[in-house]
Amino acid sequence: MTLVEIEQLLDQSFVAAKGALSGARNAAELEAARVQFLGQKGFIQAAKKSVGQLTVVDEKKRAGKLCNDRDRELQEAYQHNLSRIEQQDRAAALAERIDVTLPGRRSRRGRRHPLTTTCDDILAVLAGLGFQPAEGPEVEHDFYNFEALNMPSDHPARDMQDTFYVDAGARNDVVLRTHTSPVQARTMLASGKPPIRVSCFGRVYRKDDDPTHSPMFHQIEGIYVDKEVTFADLKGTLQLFAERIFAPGVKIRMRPSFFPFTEPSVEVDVSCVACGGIGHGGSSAADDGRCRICKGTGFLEIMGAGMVDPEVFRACKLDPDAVTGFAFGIGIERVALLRYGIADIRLLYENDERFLSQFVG
Ligand code: FA5
Repeated sequence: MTLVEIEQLLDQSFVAAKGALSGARNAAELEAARVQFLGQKGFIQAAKKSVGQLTVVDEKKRAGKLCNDRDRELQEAYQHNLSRIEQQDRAAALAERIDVTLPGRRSRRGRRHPLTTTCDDILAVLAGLGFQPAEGPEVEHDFYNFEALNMPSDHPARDMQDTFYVDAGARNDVVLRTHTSPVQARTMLASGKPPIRVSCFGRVYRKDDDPTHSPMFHQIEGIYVDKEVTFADLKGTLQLFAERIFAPGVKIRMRPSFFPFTEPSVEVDVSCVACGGIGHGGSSAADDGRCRICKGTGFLEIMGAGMVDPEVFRACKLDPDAVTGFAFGIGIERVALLRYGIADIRLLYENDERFLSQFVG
């Protein structure tokens, strides 16, 4: 082909090619146009081959440039239409998937765990009675967990709480705290000056595992130290606490007990809210008629308490002749079992949505 023929070919076919590439309405039409005009047998390739046969250098340059310009312009038209068609296809696919007549999906709202609610409520009641929040470590020294609480290393009372020891190299005096009472000792040692009135919430650990005992559970400790604090103050505080947490008129029962760090000591039971303290019948009754929550006794133990032992005051650098005080340790899980009528403590840790969704909080 001569230069003139090449130019004619490029001009004539260009208009048709651009129309086809820009006007294709779908992917199939566009692909057909691409093969026809830009493929190996298309006019651009034919023109390029002819350019190679031209002998005059100037003519070769001119024809070569024209070929490249036409080629680029058509490639651009192709790409532009390709993007448009792809976008159009995506939108069509999406439109097919969205069915605006379908009912909406309800989004589930999170709610507080019954243990969190119970704990927050107890701390709020104690705060109302003047107890300031305090904290202590879960990995505790033997000294605070036992020694300062009147339990030297050979004291048999250490066996009351089966302890997890922490592997701390050469030291064998580090434990996972078995109760929140070490915070009593820490607070008295740190403050040194009554009046002291604190509450401490936290996890505690024991080698226990059954429907009412968990190896990890939560306690809230309360301690009040001042001049002339009496057992009557302890009783009044706990009665008020029980009425605010459970229901007005709920009964508390104090049974003589023993803790090395309090004297006298008591275990405190609350009348069962599920069976009204009768021990049987009603919705909480098991197959044998006995209440599943209190096991037919009408009461559930929720805490240990007592008057701070003079030995503890001495270990904490306070004068037992000048001050007195009371302390109590509440089992949060037990309070939650009683409050919500839950028969097995392990349900509280399973994170089963069907169980947890029953609690509004
Ligand atoms: C104590 O832990 C004492 N530190 C409480 C105390 C504090 C007494 C201050 C005097 C003065 P006790 O071992 O009884 O006491 O535990 C207290 C409460 O924790 C129990 O009444 C019970 O409600 C709860 N509890 C005990 N063991 C478990 C367990 N394994 N799982 C769930 N709750 C438990």
